[in-house]
Amino acid sequence: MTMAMERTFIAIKPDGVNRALIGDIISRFEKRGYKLVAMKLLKPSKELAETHYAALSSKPFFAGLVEFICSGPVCAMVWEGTDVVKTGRTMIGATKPTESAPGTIRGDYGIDVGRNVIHGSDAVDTAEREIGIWFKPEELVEWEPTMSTWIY
Ligand code: RTP
Repeated sequence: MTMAMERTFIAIKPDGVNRALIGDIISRFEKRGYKLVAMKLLKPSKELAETHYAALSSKPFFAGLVEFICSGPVCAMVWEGTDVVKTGRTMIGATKPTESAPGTIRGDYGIDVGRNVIHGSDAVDTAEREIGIWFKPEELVEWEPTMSTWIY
């Protein structure tokens, strides 16, 4: 079995923030064993959203998608750990609500494809690109979790 230590870009979309799901979603990634290396809350500019979703620019839902992503706060994060890109997508669940399994984030919280709570990078190279769009290098925090002497 090959395992890859990698980073992924995760964004809680405005519907997820409005529904107070930030804590639950962070908790799922923490409990799974992943490490948070960057996080911020922002209302994305149209330019940022269009750049992020550039690959979907020819889709009929593109304008609505961009408008929605810019409509409110987004909680942007970078998570690190073994195979986090693929495992993150598994935790998020399928894009279509009829296919997202219970137990996944979308399977637990969403019934509308256009209000599906969360985004996660779909590949390692996409993750690198997305992290570069949303974060400056100095916003990524390098740290090693320690079993410190003050936790018993
Ligand atoms: P995401 O990029 O947000 O993680 O979603 P995804 O990979 O699971 O799905 P993708 O095909 O990349 O679509 C991006 C987002 O566009 C919205 N969408 N709306 N109205 C529609 O038919 C439709 N189809 C897709 C969804 O919010 C999806 O997450």
